[in-house]
Amino acid sequence: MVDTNTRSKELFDRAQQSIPGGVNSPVRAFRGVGGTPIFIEKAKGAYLYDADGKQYIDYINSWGPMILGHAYESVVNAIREKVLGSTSFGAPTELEIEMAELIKSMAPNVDLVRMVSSGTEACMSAIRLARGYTGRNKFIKFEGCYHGHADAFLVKAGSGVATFNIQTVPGVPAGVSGDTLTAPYNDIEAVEKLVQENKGEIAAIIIEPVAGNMGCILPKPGFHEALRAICDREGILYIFDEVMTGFRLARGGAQERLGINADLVTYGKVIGGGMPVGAFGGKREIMEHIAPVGNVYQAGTLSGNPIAMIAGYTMLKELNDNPNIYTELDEKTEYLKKGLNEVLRTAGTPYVINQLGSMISVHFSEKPVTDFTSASTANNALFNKFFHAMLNRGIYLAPSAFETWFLCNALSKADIDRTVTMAAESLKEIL
Ligand code: HOZ
Repeated sequence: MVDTNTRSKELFDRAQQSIPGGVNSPVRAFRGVGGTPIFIEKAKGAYLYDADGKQYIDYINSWGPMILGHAYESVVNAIREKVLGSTSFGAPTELEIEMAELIKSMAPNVDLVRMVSSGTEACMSAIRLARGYTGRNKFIKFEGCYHGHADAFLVKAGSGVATFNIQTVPGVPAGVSGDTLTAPYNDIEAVEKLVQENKGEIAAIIIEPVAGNMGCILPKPGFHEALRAICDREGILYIFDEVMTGFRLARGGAQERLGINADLVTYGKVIGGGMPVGAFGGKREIMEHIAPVGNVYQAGTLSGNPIAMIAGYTMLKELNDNPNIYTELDEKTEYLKKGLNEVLRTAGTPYVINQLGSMISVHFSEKPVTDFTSASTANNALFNKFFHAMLNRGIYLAPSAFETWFLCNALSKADIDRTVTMAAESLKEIL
């Protein structure tokens, strides 16, 4: 295939002169899959356009938030109008109340919600709150789950840390990560053991309810119920990291879709419609430990930023008012899964497709992929070839086997048919 990424290559060379590794977030550098990242110029609906003028069908969707597609008209118009009234005040606004009320009306178990500026901040703050509320220091996370890059979370983390096979992160003091306990995803016995060994010391269990940072990994039936029961028995807070799943898997996110109640929930980029936003929320009794009501300190000048709020509010309102969007997204993703199943079966290579709602991923594996070990022992070298073959054919997948693909509702049946045809061609080329 002729290489037409001339402009992206030039930009990448230039970027490396002034940005570490040429990127502002590691996975997008393509080091996991090899090659040069493509530089994006703009996007509309289901399509990305790169600096060389090539069009791609987008299966990253800004790593989740573009549920309705890029540059969605009502979101763009709302931002355009709002920006004329200034971009930041650092003072309360009515719009923040409307946003909080909307989130509360959509998400279960959220009595109070505090806006922040990223998913990392949301998870970091939720853990601090859980520690402050329970008076305990330790928490449990799952291998391959990623809760942002705050120190305490960079232990057996997924996403970029997994992509680059970073075992220990220099700069994270042992004193900070020492209170982070880890268990394999879907392994309730391992959690039970940790709880017994650290009786009365665990503040929280934090989990991606459907994991999205080691590819897409589904919770086994009964896993969340068992974790919920352990938390109730031991006075541990159950934290759902819904940075990817929130408002994507259902109006009420994974809590609603899986029928599980969390004590605290964290949100990220989705609730800003792609703007830099996060939030954490939960039961009033817990949330009132946050300053200025309580003494668990947490703050941010850009928290509740008006432009981020109007973008997120407009997108969430659209989702809230049109619940059929979730049915359509499910149908589209299942249609994609059916098509991929056919071409992968025909290609004859072992594979696993994990999917729930509009989250889906392909692992080239002979056995079920249910945790980080099974995700990392899959044939990820083959995934990397598949990624490039698809990219060359105008299909933009996440540049790592340790990431989930996200669908947006702007995708048409013809786009999905094209994706499946390109997958068949790609497999023919690489196998
Ligand atoms: N680790 C992020 C997704 N799970 C990647 C974000 C980015 O590079 O933009």
